Amino acid sequence: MQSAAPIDMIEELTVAVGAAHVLVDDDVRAGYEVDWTGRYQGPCRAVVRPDSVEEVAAVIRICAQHDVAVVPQAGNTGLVGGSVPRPAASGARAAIVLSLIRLTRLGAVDTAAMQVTVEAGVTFTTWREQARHAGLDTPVDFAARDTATIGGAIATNAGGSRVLRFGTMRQQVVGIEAVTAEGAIVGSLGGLPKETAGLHWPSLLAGSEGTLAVITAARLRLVPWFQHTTTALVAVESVAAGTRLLATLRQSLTSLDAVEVIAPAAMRLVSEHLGRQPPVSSPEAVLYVIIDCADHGDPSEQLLDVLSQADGIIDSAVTTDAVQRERLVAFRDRITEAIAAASTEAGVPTFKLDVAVPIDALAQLIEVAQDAADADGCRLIPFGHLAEGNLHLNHIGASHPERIADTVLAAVASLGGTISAEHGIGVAKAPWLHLIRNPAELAAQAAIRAALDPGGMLNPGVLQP
Ligand code: 2HG
Ligand code: ZN
Repeated sequence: MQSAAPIDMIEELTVAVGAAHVLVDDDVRAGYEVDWTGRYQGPCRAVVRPDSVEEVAAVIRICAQHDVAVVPQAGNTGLVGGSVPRPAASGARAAIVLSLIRLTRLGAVDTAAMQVTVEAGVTFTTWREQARHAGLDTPVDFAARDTATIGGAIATNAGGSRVLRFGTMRQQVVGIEAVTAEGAIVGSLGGLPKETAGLHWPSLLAGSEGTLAVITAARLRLVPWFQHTTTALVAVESVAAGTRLLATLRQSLTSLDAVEVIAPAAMRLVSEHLGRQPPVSSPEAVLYVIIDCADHGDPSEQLLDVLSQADGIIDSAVTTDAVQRERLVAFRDRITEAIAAASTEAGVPTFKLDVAVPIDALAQLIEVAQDAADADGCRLIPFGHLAEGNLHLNHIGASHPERIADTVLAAVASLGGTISAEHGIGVAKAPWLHLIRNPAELAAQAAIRAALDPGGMLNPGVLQP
């Protein structure tokens, strides 16, 4: 049960971070208490915005003394309810939102090591601008780049479009700094590529969703900046044709940077939203594939060569022109926004399932998902990342989301897939975690959590079946 805030806790927090950064007014807190989709929300006693790792540690120690939970948040672009407080009706204990949004310091880029240190509240766009200023680039990129922050992306092991080339967020973290539930500062930002000295904090914390410690900064890997990018939009006649194309692209092109997938329903929705037709559009298309090749020289010829020989392609458009590319990429990057607009119209928040299956099971997954959506009577908008078999199954106007999840997530598990590919488990998927983690694995996870956070104060309810 929630009760009125003990005044001394707010006073102590005010001493720790300054009155301007302990937000207690209802209307100011409101924006921090609800997630981006409007599906997940819960109240907090205060939003606390520390400015340094020491202040984060002080805030956590104060919360521990008052037995108040800590929900870390920064960009609040998460899609599984992990960055907002739990609902009051769930009987959750009182919480604060620990906003890392003021931790925006950037270190100098080390071009020889190809690394940089950034604080948790730095956005992906800022990180990329900084890397490019030094002639390098960031290995991870996704549509929410302007708002999503480094801390959250590590905590959820975010993926995005470049995973096939550089891996997920986990692979980019060569050093980390974080604060534990007892207010201790742990980790190192040294960034040594080789070190075998027991426990590796970056590995432990990537994907831990704010439950083991609060990430405050990271030492991140950078990659070469390939200034020539060629983008193709391809309509294919079957899912199998799409996966054959993927295999050929991977075998033939060292410049391959992204292979994204858009179902016709998603293409229709985003076209309506943008108010224009894509350069390739066919009633026979079963999938649209967007391919990026990036290199130090123009990779167009090799890409065109592969496309001219691939079978099952209905139509394609290829461009290197920056303006044309941007217009084309919008058909992929702005689907989430188009879904949000359609959901506002439908009057129900979107029900999102981020799943992945082995690539040869994709056709089966699409079939199961469509059947489940049809049974519910909602509109299914699938799109995602072809190379990882990762589909974002968005349901607009779903009446029984839990039933859809029961059916689709069980099918995903039986196909050898995962119930979360890149958004995390949060609270959204927690009831289904047992489908992909056995009791021994869940017990081990709980034991590690209890060892680091015996009071269970860090992001309670998240990652917990
Ligand atoms: C993307 O790939 C993100 O654009 C968001 O993972 C997916 O809105 C979604 O479901
Ligand atoms: Zn995605």
